[in-house]
Amino acid sequence: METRVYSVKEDWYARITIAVAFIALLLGGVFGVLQVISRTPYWPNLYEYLAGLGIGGGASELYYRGLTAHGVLLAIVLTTFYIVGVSAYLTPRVLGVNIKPQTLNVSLAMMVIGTALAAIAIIFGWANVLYTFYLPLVASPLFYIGAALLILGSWVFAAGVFISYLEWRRANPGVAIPVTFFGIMTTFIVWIMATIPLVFIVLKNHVPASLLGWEADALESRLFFWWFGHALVYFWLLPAITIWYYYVPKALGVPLFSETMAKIAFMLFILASTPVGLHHQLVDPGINPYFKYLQTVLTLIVASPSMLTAFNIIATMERAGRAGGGDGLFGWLFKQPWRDPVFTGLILALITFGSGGITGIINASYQLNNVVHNTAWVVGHFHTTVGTAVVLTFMAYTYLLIRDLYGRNVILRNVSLAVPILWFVGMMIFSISYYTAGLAGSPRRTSIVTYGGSIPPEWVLPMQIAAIGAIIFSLGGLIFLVQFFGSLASGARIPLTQPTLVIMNPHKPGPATILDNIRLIIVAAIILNIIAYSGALIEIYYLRGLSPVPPIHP
Ligand code: HAS
Repeated sequence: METRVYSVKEDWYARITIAVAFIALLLGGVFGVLQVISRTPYWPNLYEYLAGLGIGGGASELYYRGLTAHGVLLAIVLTTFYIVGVSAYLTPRVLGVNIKPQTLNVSLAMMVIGTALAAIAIIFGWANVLYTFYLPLVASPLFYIGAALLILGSWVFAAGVFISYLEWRRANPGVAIPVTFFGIMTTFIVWIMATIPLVFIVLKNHVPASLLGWEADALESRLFFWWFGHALVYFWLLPAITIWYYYVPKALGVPLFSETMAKIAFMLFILASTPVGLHHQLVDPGINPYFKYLQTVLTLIVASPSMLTAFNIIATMERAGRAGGGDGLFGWLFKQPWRDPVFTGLILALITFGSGGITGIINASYQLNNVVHNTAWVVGHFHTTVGTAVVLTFMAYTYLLIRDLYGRNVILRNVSLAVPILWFVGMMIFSISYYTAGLAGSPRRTSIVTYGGSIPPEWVLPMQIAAIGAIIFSLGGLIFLVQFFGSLASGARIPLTQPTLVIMNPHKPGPATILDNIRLIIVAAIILNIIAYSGALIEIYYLRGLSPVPPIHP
Protein backbone atom coordinates (compact mmCIF):
# COMPACT_ATOMS: atom_id res chain seq x y z
CA MET A 1 0.00 0.00 0.00
CA GLU A 2 1.26 3.49 -0.82
CA THR A 3 2.05 5.69 2.17
CA ARG A 4 0.84 9.27 1.94
CA VAL A 5 3.05 12.08 3.16
CA TYR A 6 1.44 14.99 4.94
CA SER A 7 3.63 18.02 4.67
CA VAL A 8 1.37 21.05 5.00
CA LYS A 9 3.54 22.93 7.50
CA GLU A 10 6.74 22.13 5.65
CA ASP A 11 5.20 23.36 2.41
CA TRP A 12 4.12 26.62 4.04
CA TYR A 13 7.69 27.09 5.32
CA ALA A 14 9.20 26.19 1.94
CA ARG A 15 6.91 28.58 0.05
CA ILE A 16 7.99 31.52 2.21
CA THR A 17 11.72 30.73 2.37
CA ILE A 18 12.02 30.04 -1.36
CA ALA A 19 10.19 33.29 -2.17
CA VAL A 20 12.58 35.18 0.16
CA ALA A 21 15.51 33.48 -1.64
CA PHE A 22 14.35 34.81 -4.99
CA ILE A 23 13.71 38.31 -3.62
CA ALA A 24 17.38 38.16 -2.59
CA LEU A 25 18.29 37.05 -6.14
CA LEU A 26 16.41 40.02 -7.56
CA LEU A 27 18.03 42.62 -5.27
CA GLY A 28 21.48 40.99 -5.33
CA GLY A 29 21.28 40.82 -9.12
CA VAL A 30 20.58 44.56 -9.38
CA PHE A 31 23.72 45.29 -7.35
CA GLY A 32 25.66 42.86 -9.55
CA VAL A 33 24.67 44.68 -12.74
CA LEU A 34 25.50 48.06 -11.17
CA GLN A 35 28.88 46.73 -10.20
CA VAL A 36 29.91 45.07 -13.43
CA ILE A 37 28.98 48.13 -15.50
CA SER A 38 30.73 50.52 -13.12
CA ARG A 39 33.94 48.45 -13.00
CA THR A 40 34.26 48.00 -16.76
CA PRO A 41 36.93 50.23 -18.26
CA TYR A 42 35.51 53.07 -20.38
CA TRP A 43 31.94 52.17 -19.42
CA PRO A 44 29.89 54.62 -17.30
CA ASN A 45 30.54 54.47 -13.57
CA LEU A 46 26.97 54.28 -12.27
CA TYR A 47 28.17 54.70 -8.70
CA GLU A 48 29.60 58.11 -9.63
CA TYR A 49 26.23 59.03 -11.10
CA LEU A 50 24.41 57.92 -7.91
CA ALA A 51 26.96 59.77 -5.75
CA GLY A 52 26.30 62.86 -7.90
CA LEU A 53 22.64 62.62 -6.87
CA GLY A 54 23.78 62.96 -3.27
CA ILE A 55 23.38 59.24 -2.45
CA GLY A 56 26.00 57.70 -0.11
CA GLY A 57 29.48 58.92 0.70
CA GLY A 58 30.99 58.97 -2.79
CA ALA A 59 31.41 56.47 -5.63
CA SER A 60 33.94 54.27 -3.78
CA GLU A 61 31.83 54.06 -0.65
CA LEU A 62 28.80 53.10 -2.74
CA TYR A 63 30.84 50.43 -4.53
CA TYR A 64 31.81 48.71 -1.26
CA ARG A 65 28.29 49.07 0.08
CA GLY A 66 26.89 47.58 -3.13
CA LEU A 67 29.44 44.76 -3.16
CA THR A 68 28.61 43.88 0.45
CA ALA A 69 24.90 43.80 -0.43
CA HIS A 70 25.61 41.71 -3.56
CA GLY A 71 27.72 39.13 -1.66
CA VAL A 72 25.49 38.88 1.41
CA LEU A 73 22.22 38.73 -0.54
CA LEU A 74 23.39 36.12 -3.03
CA ALA A 75 26.00 34.07 -1.18
CA ILE A 76 24.28 34.05 2.21
CA VAL A 77 20.58 34.98 2.02
CA LEU A 78 19.60 33.39 -1.31
CA THR A 79 21.48 30.18 -0.62
CA THR A 80 20.50 29.69 3.04
CA PHE A 81 16.81 30.42 2.49
CA TYR A 82 16.59 28.23 -0.62
CA ILE A 83 18.45 25.38 1.05
CA VAL A 84 16.24 25.26 4.14
CA GLY A 85 13.17 25.64 1.91
CA VAL A 86 13.98 22.85 -0.51
CA SER A 87 15.07 20.60 2.37
CA ALA A 88 11.75 21.24 4.16
CA TYR A 89 9.93 20.34 0.95
CA LEU A 90 11.88 17.13 0.29
CA THR A 91 12.42 15.73 3.80
CA PRO A 92 8.85 14.59 4.59
CA ARG A 93 8.45 13.39 1.02
CA VAL A 94 11.47 11.10 1.04
CA LEU A 95 11.35 10.01 4.71
CA GLY A 96 7.60 9.95 5.30
CA VAL A 97 8.19 11.77 8.61
CA ASN A 98 7.09 15.34 9.35
CA ILE A 99 9.51 17.98 10.63
CA LYS A 100 8.52 19.27 14.09
CA PRO A 101 6.40 22.39 13.37
CA GLN A 102 7.90 24.31 16.32
CA THR A 103 11.36 24.09 14.73
CA LEU A 104 9.93 25.50 11.50
CA ASN A 105 8.21 28.44 13.24
CA VAL A 106 11.21 29.37 15.36
CA SER A 107 13.69 28.97 12.54
CA LEU A 108 11.64 31.12 10.14
CA ALA A 109 11.19 33.91 12.68
CA MET A 110 14.91 33.99 13.53
CA MET A 111 16.05 33.88 9.92
CA VAL A 112 13.68 36.62 8.77
CA ILE A 113 14.44 38.95 11.70
CA GLY A 114 18.19 38.32 11.33
CA THR A 115 18.11 39.06 7.62
CA ALA A 116 16.15 42.26 8.20
CA LEU A 117 18.65 43.52 10.82
CA ALA A 118 21.67 42.77 8.62
CA ALA A 119 19.90 44.35 5.63
CA ILE A 120 19.29 47.59 7.58
CA ALA A 121 22.99 47.75 8.52
CA ILE A 122 24.06 47.20 4.90
CA ILE A 123 21.54 49.56 3.27
CA PHE A 124 22.49 52.44 5.56
CA GLY A 125 26.19 51.88 4.91
CA TRP A 126 26.96 50.74 8.47
CA ALA A 127 28.50 47.46 7.29
CA ASN A 128 30.75 48.05 4.27
CA VAL A 129 32.82 45.00 5.20
CA LEU A 130 31.95 42.65 2.31
CA TYR A 131 30.54 39.19 2.94
CA THR A 132 33.83 38.02 4.46
CA PHE A 133 33.85 40.81 7.15
CA TYR A 134 37.62 40.60 7.75
CA LEU A 135 38.83 42.31 10.92
CA PRO A 136 40.10 44.95 11.67
CA LEU A 137 37.26 46.32 9.49
CA VAL A 138 34.18 46.36 11.68
CA ALA A 139 30.50 46.70 10.99
CA SER A 140 27.64 47.89 13.16
CA PRO A 141 26.63 45.30 15.82
CA LEU A 142 23.31 45.03 13.96
CA PHE A 143 25.13 43.27 11.12
CA TYR A 144 26.66 40.59 13.39
CA ILE A 145 23.48 40.13 15.42
CA GLY A 146 21.51 39.77 12.18
CA ALA A 147 23.99 37.26 10.73
CA ALA A 148 24.01 35.31 14.01
CA LEU A 149 20.20 35.09 14.05
CA LEU A 150 20.19 33.91 10.45
CA ILE A 151 22.69 31.17 11.24
CA LEU A 152 21.04 30.15 14.51
CA GLY A 153 17.68 29.99 12.72
CA SER A 154 19.17 27.57 10.22
CA TRP A 155 20.54 25.50 13.14
CA VAL A 156 17.04 25.23 14.57
CA PHE A 157 15.86 24.00 11.17
CA ALA A 158 18.76 21.52 11.06
CA ALA A 159 17.69 20.24 14.49
CA GLY A 160 14.22 19.61 13.04
CA VAL A 161 15.76 17.61 10.18
CA PHE A 162 17.91 15.53 12.54
CA ILE A 163 14.91 14.79 14.80
CA SER A 164 12.95 13.60 11.74
CA TYR A 165 15.84 11.34 10.81
CA LEU A 166 15.95 9.80 14.29
CA GLU A 167 12.19 9.17 14.14
CA TRP A 168 12.57 7.57 10.72
CA ARG A 169 15.47 5.45 11.92
CA ARG A 170 13.46 4.17 14.91
CA ALA A 171 10.67 3.12 12.55
CA ASN A 172 13.06 1.69 9.94
CA PRO A 173 15.91 -0.08 11.76
CA GLY A 174 18.51 -1.61 9.49
CA VAL A 175 17.24 0.15 6.33
CA ALA A 176 19.57 2.13 4.06
CA ILE A 177 19.04 5.92 4.15
CA PRO A 178 17.38 7.14 0.90
CA VAL A 179 20.02 8.95 -1.18
CA THR A 180 18.04 12.20 -1.38
CA PHE A 181 17.79 12.41 2.39
CA PHE A 182 21.45 11.40 2.71
CA GLY A 183 22.26 14.54 0.70
CA ILE A 184 20.05 16.75 2.88
CA MET A 185 21.55 15.37 6.06
CA THR A 186 25.10 15.78 4.73
CA THR A 187 24.30 19.42 3.92
CA PHE A 188 23.31 20.18 7.50
CA ILE A 189 26.11 18.17 9.10
CA VAL A 190 28.62 20.16 7.04
CA TRP A 191 26.77 23.39 7.91
CA ILE A 192 26.88 22.76 11.68
CA MET A 193 30.56 21.78 11.54
CA ALA A 194 31.34 24.84 9.43
CA THR A 195 29.51 27.41 11.50
CA ILE A 196 30.97 26.42 14.91
CA PRO A 197 34.36 28.14 14.21
CA LEU A 198 32.52 31.17 12.80
CA VAL A 199 30.23 31.57 15.81
CA PHE A 200 33.29 31.25 18.10
CA ILE A 201 35.32 33.97 16.39
CA VAL A 202 32.42 36.37 15.90
CA LEU A 203 31.61 36.17 19.63
CA LYS A 204 35.28 36.38 20.63
CA ASN A 205 36.48 39.13 18.27
CA HIS A 206 33.92 40.76 15.99
CA VAL A 207 31.16 41.56 18.48
CA PRO A 208 33.50 43.00 21.17
CA ALA A 209 35.37 44.99 18.50
CA SER A 210 32.14 46.39 17.16
CA LEU A 211 30.33 47.00 20.46
CA LEU A 212 33.22 47.93 22.76
CA GLY A 213 36.01 48.92 20.40
CA TRP A 214 38.22 46.04 21.62
CA GLU A 215 41.37 45.27 19.65
CA ALA A 216 41.56 41.99 17.69
CA ASP A 217 44.13 39.93 15.78
CA ALA A 218 43.49 39.96 12.02
CA LEU A 219 45.17 36.64 11.22
CA GLU A 220 43.40 34.78 14.03
CA SER A 221 40.07 36.09 12.73
CA ARG A 222 40.84 35.13 9.13
CA LEU A 223 41.89 31.64 10.16
CA PHE A 224 38.55 30.97 11.87
CA PHE A 225 36.63 32.71 9.10
CA TRP A 226 38.10 30.41 6.43
CA TRP A 227 37.68 27.33 8.60
CA PHE A 228 34.00 28.19 8.11
CA GLY A 229 34.37 29.80 4.70
CA HIS A 230 35.44 26.85 2.61
CA ALA A 231 32.95 24.45 4.16
CA LEU A 232 30.34 27.11 3.41
CA VAL A 233 30.88 26.47 -0.30
CA TYR A 234 29.91 22.82 0.15
CA PHE A 235 26.85 23.87 2.14
CA TRP A 236 25.84 25.64 -1.08
CA LEU A 237 26.90 22.83 -3.40
CA LEU A 238 25.49 19.80 -1.56
CA PRO A 239 21.79 20.60 -2.10
CA ALA A 240 22.53 21.19 -5.80
CA ILE A 241 24.21 17.77 -5.99
CA THR A 242 21.27 16.25 -4.10
CA ILE A 243 18.89 17.72 -6.68
CA TRP A 244 21.03 16.31 -9.53
CA TYR A 245 20.96 12.84 -7.92
CA TYR A 246 17.24 13.12 -7.33
CA TYR A 247 15.96 14.64 -10.55
CA VAL A 248 18.26 13.46 -13.37
CA PRO A 249 17.43 9.72 -12.97
CA LYS A 250 13.75 10.63 -12.48
CA ALA A 251 13.67 12.67 -15.72
CA LEU A 252 15.40 9.83 -17.57
CA GLY A 253 13.31 7.04 -16.07
CA VAL A 254 16.32 5.01 -14.93
CA PRO A 255 17.90 4.42 -11.52
CA LEU A 256 20.97 6.45 -10.56
CA PHE A 257 24.08 4.76 -11.98
CA SER A 258 25.44 4.06 -8.49
CA GLU A 259 23.80 4.92 -5.16
CA THR A 260 26.86 3.53 -3.39
CA MET A 261 29.10 5.98 -5.25
CA ALA A 262 26.71 8.83 -4.35
CA LYS A 263 26.91 7.93 -0.67
CA ILE A 264 30.70 7.66 -0.82
CA ALA A 265 30.74 11.15 -2.35
CA PHE A 266 28.57 12.52 0.47
CA MET A 267 30.78 10.84 3.07
CA LEU A 268 33.90 12.38 1.56
CA PHE A 269 32.20 15.78 1.76
CA ILE A 270 31.48 15.30 5.48
CA LEU A 271 35.03 14.13 6.04
CA ALA A 272 36.97 16.82 4.19
CA SER A 273 34.79 19.93 3.72
CA THR A 274 35.99 21.65 6.89
CA PRO A 275 39.73 20.97 7.39
CA VAL A 276 40.76 22.85 4.22
CA GLY A 277 40.28 26.60 4.89
CA LEU A 278 44.01 27.37 4.74
CA HIS A 279 43.91 27.14 0.93
CA HIS A 280 42.25 30.57 1.11
CA GLN A 281 45.27 31.81 3.06
CA LEU A 282 48.11 30.43 0.96
CA VAL A 283 49.52 33.96 0.57
CA ASP A 284 48.91 34.96 4.22
CA PRO A 285 52.07 35.38 6.27
CA GLY A 286 52.30 33.92 9.78
CA ILE A 287 51.15 30.37 8.96
CA ASN A 288 53.80 27.72 8.50
CA PRO A 289 53.89 26.36 4.91
CA TYR A 290 53.72 22.78 6.28
CA PHE A 291 50.19 23.39 7.54
CA LYS A 292 49.23 24.98 4.24
CA TYR A 293 50.67 21.96 2.43
CA LEU A 294 48.69 19.54 4.64
CA GLN A 295 45.46 21.35 3.89
CA THR A 296 46.26 21.49 0.17
CA VAL A 297 46.40 17.68 0.21
CA LEU A 298 43.06 17.58 2.04
CA THR A 299 41.68 20.02 -0.55
CA LEU A 300 42.49 17.56 -3.31
CA ILE A 301 40.62 14.92 -1.30
CA VAL A 302 37.53 17.14 -1.03
CA ALA A 303 37.66 17.82 -4.77
CA SER A 304 37.26 14.10 -5.51
CA PRO A 305 33.56 13.68 -4.54
CA SER A 306 32.68 16.35 -7.12
CA MET A 307 34.41 14.25 -9.77
CA LEU A 308 32.58 11.12 -8.54
CA THR A 309 29.33 13.06 -8.83
CA ALA A 310 30.09 14.18 -12.38
CA PHE A 311 30.89 10.58 -13.32
CA ASN A 312 27.75 9.22 -11.66
CA ILE A 313 25.40 11.70 -13.35
CA ILE A 314 27.00 11.38 -16.79
CA ALA A 315 26.98 7.55 -16.50
CA THR A 316 23.26 7.71 -15.62
CA MET A 317 22.68 9.83 -18.73
CA GLU A 318 24.69 7.48 -20.90
CA ARG A 319 22.83 4.42 -19.63
CA ALA A 320 19.46 6.04 -20.32
CA GLY A 321 20.58 7.38 -23.71
CA ARG A 322 21.82 3.96 -24.85
CA ALA A 323 18.65 2.27 -23.61
CA GLY A 324 16.75 4.83 -25.68
CA GLY A 325 18.63 3.82 -28.86
CA GLY A 326 21.58 6.24 -28.80
CA ASP A 327 24.62 4.33 -30.07
CA GLY A 328 28.20 5.09 -31.04
CA LEU A 329 30.52 7.16 -28.87
CA PHE A 330 28.20 10.14 -28.40
CA GLY A 331 24.83 9.00 -29.82
CA TRP A 332 23.40 8.74 -26.27
CA LEU A 333 23.88 12.49 -25.84
CA PHE A 334 21.22 13.16 -28.49
CA LYS A 335 18.70 10.97 -26.69
CA GLN A 336 18.47 13.20 -23.62
CA PRO A 337 15.34 15.25 -22.82
CA TRP A 338 17.03 18.54 -23.74
CA ARG A 339 13.66 20.26 -24.22
CA ASP A 340 12.96 19.91 -20.49
CA PRO A 341 14.23 23.20 -18.96
CA VAL A 342 14.71 21.53 -15.59
CA PHE A 343 16.89 18.75 -16.97
CA THR A 344 18.83 21.07 -19.29
CA GLY A 345 19.32 23.58 -16.46
CA LEU A 346 20.75 20.92 -14.16
CA ILE A 347 23.11 19.52 -16.80
CA LEU A 348 24.33 22.97 -17.89
CA ALA A 349 24.94 23.71 -14.21
CA LEU A 350 26.98 20.51 -13.95
CA ILE A 351 29.00 21.31 -17.08
CA THR A 352 29.76 24.82 -15.79
CA PHE A 353 30.88 23.26 -12.54
CA GLY A 354 33.59 21.55 -14.60
CA SER A 355 35.10 24.98 -15.31
CA GLY A 356 34.62 26.16 -11.71
CA GLY A 357 36.10 22.95 -10.31
CA ILE A 358 39.19 22.96 -12.48
CA THR A 359 39.92 26.59 -11.61
CA GLY A 360 39.41 25.58 -7.97
CA ILE A 361 42.19 23.01 -8.28
CA ILE A 362 44.39 25.74 -9.77
CA ASN A 363 43.54 28.07 -6.88
CA ALA A 364 44.49 25.35 -4.43
CA SER A 365 47.96 24.84 -5.96
CA TYR A 366 50.41 26.74 -3.78
CA GLN A 367 52.48 28.30 -6.57
CA LEU A 368 49.58 29.06 -8.92
CA ASN A 369 47.60 30.65 -6.13
CA ASN A 370 50.25 33.39 -6.05
CA VAL A 371 49.33 34.23 -9.63
CA VAL A 372 45.56 34.29 -9.23
CA HIS A 373 44.91 35.32 -5.61
CA ASN A 374 42.73 38.42 -5.29
CA THR A 375 42.46 38.83 -9.05
CA ALA A 376 39.43 38.75 -11.33
CA TRP A 377 40.25 35.04 -11.89
CA VAL A 378 38.72 34.20 -8.50
CA VAL A 379 35.56 36.06 -9.51
CA GLY A 380 35.35 33.77 -12.58
CA HIS A 381 35.83 30.75 -10.29
CA PHE A 382 33.03 31.53 -7.91
CA HIS A 383 30.54 32.59 -10.55
CA THR A 384 30.92 29.20 -12.22
CA THR A 385 30.63 27.34 -8.90
CA VAL A 386 28.14 29.01 -6.58
CA GLY A 387 26.91 31.41 -9.28
CA THR A 388 26.01 28.66 -11.74
CA ALA A 389 26.45 25.09 -10.45
CA VAL A 390 24.35 26.11 -7.45
CA VAL A 391 22.13 29.02 -8.50
CA LEU A 392 21.22 27.66 -11.95
CA THR A 393 20.32 24.33 -10.33
CA PHE A 394 18.06 26.13 -7.84
CA MET A 395 16.38 28.17 -10.59
CA ALA A 396 15.85 25.16 -12.86
CA TYR A 397 14.45 22.96 -10.09
CA THR A 398 12.07 25.75 -9.09
CA TYR A 399 10.11 25.28 -12.33
CA LEU A 400 8.87 22.05 -10.72
CA LEU A 401 8.22 23.73 -7.39
CA ILE A 402 6.05 26.42 -8.98
CA ARG A 403 3.74 23.59 -9.96
CA ASP A 404 4.13 21.08 -7.12
CA LEU A 405 4.70 23.41 -4.16
CA TYR A 406 2.96 26.66 -5.09
CA GLY A 407 0.20 24.99 -7.12
CA ARG A 408 0.52 27.33 -10.11
CA ASN A 409 1.13 26.86 -13.80
CA VAL A 410 4.38 28.44 -14.99
CA ILE A 411 3.65 31.56 -17.04
CA LEU A 412 5.53 32.17 -20.32
CA ARG A 413 6.31 28.45 -20.37
CA ASN A 414 7.64 28.65 -23.93
CA VAL A 415 10.61 30.78 -22.89
CA SER A 416 11.66 28.57 -19.95
CA LEU A 417 14.40 26.88 -21.96
CA ALA A 418 15.95 30.27 -22.72
CA VAL A 419 16.72 30.77 -19.02
CA PRO A 420 19.36 28.03 -18.55
CA ILE A 421 20.78 28.70 -22.03
CA LEU A 422 21.21 32.46 -21.46
CA TRP A 423 22.61 31.86 -17.99
CA PHE A 424 25.09 29.25 -19.26
CA VAL A 425 26.25 31.19 -22.34
CA GLY A 426 26.47 34.49 -20.44
CA MET A 427 28.31 32.91 -17.56
CA MET A 428 30.80 31.19 -19.86
CA ILE A 429 31.58 34.51 -21.59
CA PHE A 430 31.79 36.29 -18.24
CA SER A 431 33.96 33.74 -16.47
CA ILE A 432 36.40 33.03 -19.30
CA SER A 433 36.91 36.79 -19.71
CA TYR A 434 37.45 37.24 -15.98
CA TYR A 435 39.91 34.33 -15.93
CA THR A 436 41.80 36.09 -18.73
CA ALA A 437 41.75 39.51 -17.04
CA GLY A 438 42.77 37.91 -13.74
CA LEU A 439 45.77 36.21 -15.31
CA ALA A 440 46.83 39.66 -16.55
CA GLY A 441 46.63 40.89 -12.94
CA SER A 442 43.29 42.70 -12.92
CA PRO A 443 42.37 42.91 -9.21
CA ARG A 444 39.08 42.10 -7.56
CA ARG A 445 37.28 43.83 -4.68
CA THR A 446 38.56 47.29 -5.61
CA SER A 447 36.46 50.25 -6.61
CA ILE A 448 39.38 51.46 -8.74
CA VAL A 449 40.01 49.64 -12.01
CA THR A 450 43.18 51.52 -12.92
CA TYR A 451 46.79 50.71 -12.11
CA GLY A 452 48.48 53.88 -10.88
CA GLY A 453 46.03 56.00 -12.87
CA SER A 454 46.15 54.17 -16.22
CA ILE A 455 44.44 50.95 -17.31
CA PRO A 456 46.72 48.16 -18.60
CA PRO A 457 45.46 47.36 -22.14
CA GLU A 458 45.36 43.59 -21.36
CA TRP A 459 42.56 44.25 -18.88
CA VAL A 460 40.34 46.35 -21.11
CA LEU A 461 38.93 43.94 -23.69
CA PRO A 462 38.38 40.95 -21.37
CA MET A 463 36.57 43.13 -18.84
CA GLN A 464 34.38 44.65 -21.53
CA ILE A 465 33.52 41.20 -22.90
CA ALA A 466 32.85 40.00 -19.34
CA ALA A 467 30.32 42.80 -18.87
CA ILE A 468 28.49 41.69 -22.03
CA GLY A 469 28.42 38.13 -20.62
CA ALA A 470 27.03 39.46 -17.35
CA ILE A 471 24.25 41.29 -19.17
CA ILE A 472 23.38 38.07 -21.04
CA PHE A 473 23.09 35.93 -17.91
CA SER A 474 21.30 38.70 -16.04
CA LEU A 475 18.70 38.67 -18.81
CA GLY A 476 18.23 34.93 -18.20
CA GLY A 477 17.83 35.65 -14.48
CA LEU A 478 15.33 38.41 -15.18
CA ILE A 479 13.17 36.13 -17.34
CA PHE A 480 13.23 33.53 -14.58
CA LEU A 481 12.24 36.05 -11.90
CA VAL A 482 9.39 37.38 -14.06
CA GLN A 483 8.19 33.79 -14.50
CA PHE A 484 8.57 32.95 -10.80
CA PHE A 485 6.84 35.98 -9.31
CA GLY A 486 4.41 36.25 -12.26
CA SER A 487 3.35 32.61 -11.84
CA LEU A 488 2.81 33.06 -8.10
CA ALA A 489 0.70 36.14 -8.75
CA SER A 490 -1.21 35.16 -11.85
CA GLY A 491 -0.36 31.60 -12.96
CA ALA A 492 -3.43 29.38 -13.35
CA ARG A 493 -4.08 27.51 -10.11
CA ILE A 494 -3.63 23.75 -10.19
CA PRO A 495 -4.85 21.51 -7.39
CA LEU A 496 -2.04 20.24 -5.18
CA THR A 497 -2.05 16.52 -4.58
CA GLN A 498 -0.21 14.91 -1.72
CA PRO A 499 2.68 12.90 -3.15
CA THR A 500 3.30 9.39 -1.99
CA LEU A 501 6.52 7.93 -0.71
CA VAL A 502 6.52 5.50 -3.60
CA ILE A 503 6.61 8.34 -6.12
CA MET A 504 9.36 10.16 -4.26
CA ASN A 505 11.46 7.03 -3.58
CA PRO A 506 10.76 4.83 -6.61
CA HIS A 507 13.42 2.31 -5.59
CA LYS A 508 12.84 0.71 -2.23
CA PRO A 509 15.99 1.25 -0.11
CA GLY A 510 17.87 -1.97 0.65
CA PRO A 511 19.49 -2.96 3.96
CA ALA A 512 21.80 -0.41 5.64
CA THR A 513 25.54 -0.81 5.03
CA ILE A 514 28.66 0.69 6.57
CA LEU A 515 27.98 3.75 4.35
CA ASP A 516 24.88 4.50 6.43
CA ASN A 517 26.97 4.81 9.58
CA ILE A 518 27.01 8.60 9.71
CA ARG A 519 28.29 8.73 13.29
CA LEU A 520 31.55 7.05 12.34
CA ILE A 521 32.27 9.51 9.56
CA ILE A 522 31.48 12.53 11.77
CA VAL A 523 33.98 11.29 14.36
CA ALA A 524 36.59 10.83 11.60
CA ALA A 525 35.88 14.37 10.35
CA ILE A 526 36.38 15.83 13.82
CA ILE A 527 39.71 13.99 14.19
CA LEU A 528 40.81 15.27 10.77
CA ASN A 529 39.94 18.84 11.78
CA ILE A 530 42.00 18.52 14.96
CA ILE A 531 44.98 17.25 12.95
CA ALA A 532 44.60 19.92 10.25
CA TYR A 533 44.17 22.93 12.52
CA SER A 534 46.03 22.21 15.76
CA GLY A 535 49.46 23.14 14.32
CA ALA A 536 48.26 26.47 12.93
CA LEU A 537 46.44 27.28 16.20
CA ILE A 538 49.47 26.45 18.35
CA GLU A 539 51.54 28.68 16.07
CA ILE A 540 49.12 31.62 16.33
CA TYR A 541 48.39 31.41 20.05
CA TYR A 542 51.70 30.16 21.52
CA LEU A 543 54.62 30.54 19.09
CA ARG A 544 53.81 33.82 17.35
CA GLY A 545 51.34 35.27 19.85
CA LEU A 546 48.48 37.59 18.98
CA SER A 547 49.06 41.11 17.63
CA PRO A 548 45.74 42.85 18.26
CA VAL A 549 44.97 46.07 16.39
CA PRO A 550 42.20 48.60 16.94
CA PRO A 551 39.04 48.18 14.86
CA ILE A 552 38.55 50.34 11.77
CA HIS A 553 35.08 51.55 10.78
CA PRO A 554 35.09 51.70 6.96
FE1 HAS B 1 36.35 27.58 -4.49
C1 HAS B 1 37.76 30.65 -3.70
C2 HAS B 1 39.41 26.08 -4.28
C3 HAS B 1 34.91 24.51 -5.20
C4 HAS B 1 33.23 29.00 -4.14
N1 HAS B 1 35.64 29.46 -4.03
C5 HAS B 1 36.39 30.59 -3.75
C6 HAS B 1 35.51 31.70 -3.49
C7 HAS B 1 34.22 31.22 -3.57
C8 HAS B 1 34.32 29.81 -3.93
C9 HAS B 1 32.94 32.00 -3.33
O1 HAS B 1 42.19 26.73 -3.25
C10 HAS B 1 35.94 33.14 -3.18
C11 HAS B 1 36.03 33.38 -1.70
C12 HAS B 1 36.43 34.80 -1.42
O2 HAS B 1 35.57 35.68 -1.49
O3 HAS B 1 37.62 35.04 -1.17
N2 HAS B 1 37.05 25.65 -4.74
C13 HAS B 1 38.33 25.27 -4.63
C14 HAS B 1 38.42 23.84 -4.92
C15 HAS B 1 37.15 23.40 -5.18
C16 HAS B 1 36.30 24.55 -5.06
C17 HAS B 1 39.67 22.99 -4.93
N3 HAS B 1 34.46 26.88 -4.65
C18 HAS B 1 34.08 25.59 -4.93
C19 HAS B 1 32.65 25.48 -4.91
C20 HAS B 1 32.17 26.75 -4.60
C21 HAS B 1 33.32 27.61 -4.45
C22 HAS B 1 31.89 24.19 -5.16
C23 HAS B 1 30.78 27.22 -4.43
C24 HAS B 1 29.71 26.47 -4.52
N4 HAS B 1 38.22 28.23 -4.10
C25 HAS B 1 39.32 27.44 -4.00
C26 HAS B 1 40.46 28.26 -3.55
C27 HAS B 1 40.00 29.56 -3.38
C28 HAS B 1 38.59 29.52 -3.74
C29 HAS B 1 41.86 27.82 -3.31
C30 HAS B 1 40.81 30.78 -2.90
C31 HAS B 1 41.34 31.53 -4.05
C32 HAS B 1 42.08 32.75 -3.55
O4 HAS B 1 43.29 32.78 -3.67
O5 HAS B 1 41.43 33.67 -3.02
C33 HAS B 1 36.75 21.95 -5.50
O6 HAS B 1 35.75 21.52 -4.62
C34 HAS B 1 36.28 21.80 -6.92
C35 HAS B 1 36.07 20.33 -7.30
C36 HAS B 1 35.34 20.16 -8.61
C37 HAS B 1 35.83 19.56 -9.70
C38 HAS B 1 34.99 19.51 -10.96
C39 HAS B 1 34.50 18.13 -11.32
C40 HAS B 1 33.86 18.13 -12.70
C41 HAS B 1 32.55 18.37 -12.96
C42 HAS B 1 31.90 18.50 -14.30
C43 HAS B 1 32.50 17.79 -15.41
C44 HAS B 1 31.68 18.01 -16.66
C45 HAS B 1 31.97 17.45 -17.82
C46 HAS B 1 31.14 17.74 -19.02
C47 HAS B 1 33.11 16.51 -17.95
C48 HAS B 1 37.17 18.99 -9.72
C49 HAS B 1 31.59 18.57 -11.87
C50 HAS B 1 30.09 16.71 -19.16
C51 HAS B 1 29.36 16.80 -20.42
C52 HAS B 1 28.05 16.49 -20.54
C53 HAS B 1 27.40 16.62 -21.85
C54 HAS B 1 27.19 16.12 -19.37
